[in-house]
Amino acid sequence: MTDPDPIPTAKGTSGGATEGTAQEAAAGTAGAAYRAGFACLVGRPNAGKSTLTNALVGHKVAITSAKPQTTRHAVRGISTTAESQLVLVDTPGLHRPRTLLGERLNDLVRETLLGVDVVGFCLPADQRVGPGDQFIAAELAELQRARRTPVVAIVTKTDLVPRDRLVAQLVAVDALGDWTAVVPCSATGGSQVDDVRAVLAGLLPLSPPLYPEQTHTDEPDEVMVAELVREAALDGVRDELPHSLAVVVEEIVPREGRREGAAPMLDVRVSIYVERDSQKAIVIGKGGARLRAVGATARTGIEALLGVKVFLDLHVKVAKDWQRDPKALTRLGF
Ligand SMILES: Nc1nc2c(ncn2[C@@H]2O[C@H](COP(=O)(O)OP(=O)(O)OP(=O)(O)O)[C@@H](O)[C@H]2O)c(=O)[nH]1
Ligand SMILES: [Mg+2]
Repeated sequence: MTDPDPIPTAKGTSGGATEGTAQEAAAGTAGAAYRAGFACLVGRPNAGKSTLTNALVGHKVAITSAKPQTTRHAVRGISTTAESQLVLVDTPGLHRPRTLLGERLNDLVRETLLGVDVVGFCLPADQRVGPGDQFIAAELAELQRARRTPVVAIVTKTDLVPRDRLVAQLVAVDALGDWTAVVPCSATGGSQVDDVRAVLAGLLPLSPPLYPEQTHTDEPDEVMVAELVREAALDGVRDELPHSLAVVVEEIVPREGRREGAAPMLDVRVSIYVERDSQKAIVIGKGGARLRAVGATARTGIEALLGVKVFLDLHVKVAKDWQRDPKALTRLGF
């Protein structure tokens, strides 16, 4: 998943890799016509941005779920070919905020938009264009005016509608703004994902690659681990609980006292935060059954990510109303 030898300087910055490393990478791939740069995927919550990011990258770099507001930070996925390197920045869904967390997530999207070369505006094929989309279209029009950033409208989830409805949706989306292109695709069906990539990559500046060829993401392992636990915990919870979940990796350390010659193992200690005691009981489940199931699912993903066996130690804690508490938000990394 993550590159075994990620570029430390690229982590958490928006500028990409160091020059030396980029040049090394460029030696293998780049010619004078090579394109590389950043594309931001925006859209309403649940529009299919993270699923499309994963499909474009060809690896799972972002967690996805049927619940709105799954993504909570700008996730970078990297897709490299012989002609171009497309760095996709998957963002939280833009929405009318109801909490301080929601406001901070919207701010993050707006900040991300200012730093990219091209924008992909995702609209699901199975939902009418509505006020939420119009709100985003207006923000993008402003970006196009102020920064001349090209915007490609991407009609997602085309597998969910018959052809005539898709055509009607393409027409409605086209009328919503001044898009450089309108491209339909299905990320889960694998249909026209290559077309989306080609259109976005074609709008990037001429540049050597910014990351080594084999890199799929610059997310630190701790972030990926926390996200995998949150994805597992999201599955099967309802109502407000998905929004109330936050996950923090406390430590990842080699397991002590392993027998000589035994395969290495990591101790991964993770806290799952909820907002109320009643939610804590739900996450843990009867006799701890739910938490065990979450742990088993997450562990499989974490072992695949880190490439070693892990002992996953999950603790559920209450941080009262953290979504509205500035101090708690900062502690949780927002
Ligand atoms: N049928 C179908 N479902 C899809 C497709 N793409 C995404 N989905 C589903 O739509 C839901 C939301 O997908 P996500 O990728 O998490 O959406 P998102 O836009 O990242 O959502 P937020 O992070 O909450 O803003 C999930 O249940 C996905 O499986 C698609 O091409 N076809
Ligand atoms: Mg998402």
